[in-house]
Amino acid sequence: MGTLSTFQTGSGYEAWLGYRRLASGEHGNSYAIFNRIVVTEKDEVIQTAVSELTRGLEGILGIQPEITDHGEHAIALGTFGNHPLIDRVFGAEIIAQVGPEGYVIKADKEKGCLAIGAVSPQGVLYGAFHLLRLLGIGMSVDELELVENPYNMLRMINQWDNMDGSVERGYAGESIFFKDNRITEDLDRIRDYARMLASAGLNAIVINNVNVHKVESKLITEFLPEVAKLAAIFRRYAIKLFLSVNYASPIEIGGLETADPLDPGVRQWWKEQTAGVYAHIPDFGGYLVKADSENRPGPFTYGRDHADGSNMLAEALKPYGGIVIWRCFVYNCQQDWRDRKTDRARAAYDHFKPLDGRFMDNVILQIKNGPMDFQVREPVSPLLGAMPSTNQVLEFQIAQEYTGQQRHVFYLIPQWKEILDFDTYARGEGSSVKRIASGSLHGNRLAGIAAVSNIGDNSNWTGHVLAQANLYGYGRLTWNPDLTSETIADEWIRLTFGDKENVVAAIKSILLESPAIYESYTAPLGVGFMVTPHSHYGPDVDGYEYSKWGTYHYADWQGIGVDRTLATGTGYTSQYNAPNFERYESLADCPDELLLFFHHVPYTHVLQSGKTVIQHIYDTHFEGAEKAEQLISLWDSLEGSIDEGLHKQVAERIAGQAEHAKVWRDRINTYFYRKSGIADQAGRLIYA
Ligand code: GCW
Repeated sequence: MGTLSTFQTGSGYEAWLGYRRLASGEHGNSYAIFNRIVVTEKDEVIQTAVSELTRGLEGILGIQPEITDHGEHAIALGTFGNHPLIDRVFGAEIIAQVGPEGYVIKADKEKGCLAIGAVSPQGVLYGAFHLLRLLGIGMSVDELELVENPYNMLRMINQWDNMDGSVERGYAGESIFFKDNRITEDLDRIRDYARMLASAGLNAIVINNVNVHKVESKLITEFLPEVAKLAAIFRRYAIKLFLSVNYASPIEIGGLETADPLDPGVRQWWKEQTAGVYAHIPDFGGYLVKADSENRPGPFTYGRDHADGSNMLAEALKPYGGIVIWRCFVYNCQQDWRDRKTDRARAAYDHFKPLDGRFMDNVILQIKNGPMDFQVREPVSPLLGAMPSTNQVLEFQIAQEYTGQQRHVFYLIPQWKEILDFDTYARGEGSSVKRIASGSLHGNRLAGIAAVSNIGDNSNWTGHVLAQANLYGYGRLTWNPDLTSETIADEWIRLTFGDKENVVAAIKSILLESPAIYESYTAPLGVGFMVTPHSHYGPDVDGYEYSKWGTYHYADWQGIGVDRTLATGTGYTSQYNAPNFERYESLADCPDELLLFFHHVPYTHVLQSGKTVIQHIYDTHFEGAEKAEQLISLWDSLEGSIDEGLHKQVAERIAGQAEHAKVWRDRINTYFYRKSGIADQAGRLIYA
């Protein structure tokens, strides 16, 4: 199929969908039922499920199933009420447990079939992928009986792709969507991406960058016929297409003089454009908007606020069931470092919290997981859960902008799980972020999770093969935030590299330890942003220290950290509910890993770990670089046990990481040695 031929095995192109043949005896499944697929519906998503199953069974079991609309001893696929076999297998009680996107799978010995039933075709597709996943990791499905429903309604990917072909914060090549200011003609590659997303349970995509330049503004006008082709591909995989729009479009492409959201001409303009969008794409998802953020236009220019701006777009989308996703990444990026009152961390909450209750019901606010910007370590954004009358979506970044740019291994799932499990106490104990994201805490009609994609046109999609685990894991976690990081890693490794136990064990340990390793040799104790300005790759401790971006650490000869307490600092801590507020406010109780985010302390301050801050910095940096070095031999031990091409690709990245970890180690250690004049207790080499 398609572009697969141009990317051979070993390239990583097949990702977790390689459907590797299992050696006979690797699983205990009775083959008979896999010889036939009984399907009665013509629906295109169900047909996708059939072709995926066919492809998977061929790969994994070497069977070419017959596709028929009747008979038994088969896999039966379909929606309830439309398939005689499905209706005989599933009773009312079990059907009642299946939600709109869920499914039930049952191996029914009596009726001689394995049935996948769902309310919607989409559920059938997810069920088919679930079955393939189990077969692919060598599980027996003979006794299978399970019901699955997604935890989150909106499970979205945000591409940061520009029409010139570049990808903002892209670390895996150019865009697969755009080239030379046109939409791609390589629709096979788009389809293969849709397969990956759907197989991981995702159901929505924004295909262009939130920074919308003039040319991308025309995606809602002259490019619509091509956009519609992309929408059609995603539709077959039950993925809804969305577009990022330019708030100033009425001026930039509409020839109007204003983009004031209360101006009748502007409102009319958006209504007309939106009608045009739906004429081409009847099931279009809606608009994603970055407004009044990092020099992008927005309602502030006209003395209006975010509610005015988003409601205007919501009104245009409303008749079609479309939604507006409005980002809360709003802060002053023209800050003066001499001004000690302005705190970027406070910004989203300060801007949006007062607007609670003013947004239309088809507006969702999209909130980054932390108050700053996808750092290795940040506290959870206090805005999450703080607006009970407003729909919210949580935003993650799969792209490793600050976490090694897909040259370093950084398995993001554990970090995301920590965030999802964080208790905000927004409605007392048990108000976890996952309940806010899913909408269950405040009973929101629209909710879910979005994340910035990490793919590009590299043959392995993600640059670093191990970064594929983050895309896969994002989908799985968004479907079910209660899956463990280990389970997700285990599945992904088996599907990608095979299931030799030494392979699974080694790669799992690399993935699971990767966040701690990376954190240890980069910015310490939650302070963040010690990176090269603009590229955000590699160490530059003072790179942002006197800049206008508001990202400071205030290191001097005595100490380091940002005082964000209510008592003596910026008061950011007070945006948290009790008892989080008290915990962060107190120097004694603040967790070590976030200490410098909340407090300015002397280098001699003793952490809960018993070490001083300065010794912690030295120790973690020496140990981190050492651990990065050890990854080399661990990975080398897998040579011969996994595909040679994949082995080689990862080996190169891991070697690069080990070298770069030393660069980090030495830059950070030297910087703090020079600032503090305090020697390393262990007397290791620090370049003075
Ligand atoms: O993380 C920062 C990035 C910008 C990005 C911005 C955002 C798309 O450095 O490149 O712009 O966040 O999230 O809007």
